[in-house]
Amino acid sequence: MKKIISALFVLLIIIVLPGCTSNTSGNSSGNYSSSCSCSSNIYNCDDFSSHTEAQSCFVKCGGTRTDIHQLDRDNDGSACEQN
Ligand SMILES: [Ca+2]
Ligand SMILES: [Ca+2]
Repeated sequence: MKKIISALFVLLIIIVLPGCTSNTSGNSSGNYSSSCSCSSNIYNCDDFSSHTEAQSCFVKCGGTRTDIHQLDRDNDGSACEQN
């Protein structure tokens, strides 16, 4: 009888745990990069609140190959490093 209870307990953990972890990771990521548009040169370094935001938009829009927003003028792969 104890074996059945412990087996059910393990089963419960296996079912419940993935649900808990997916809940916590759902709303933590994707703020600026999701709204970053690569259609034309519409952003400058001043439009980003941090280097991380500028960098993620820069990478999303093709990095040094395109740099449509001209966020990396010295072409070293790091956008808006002066900020
Ligand atoms: Ca620009
Ligand atoms: Ca740079």
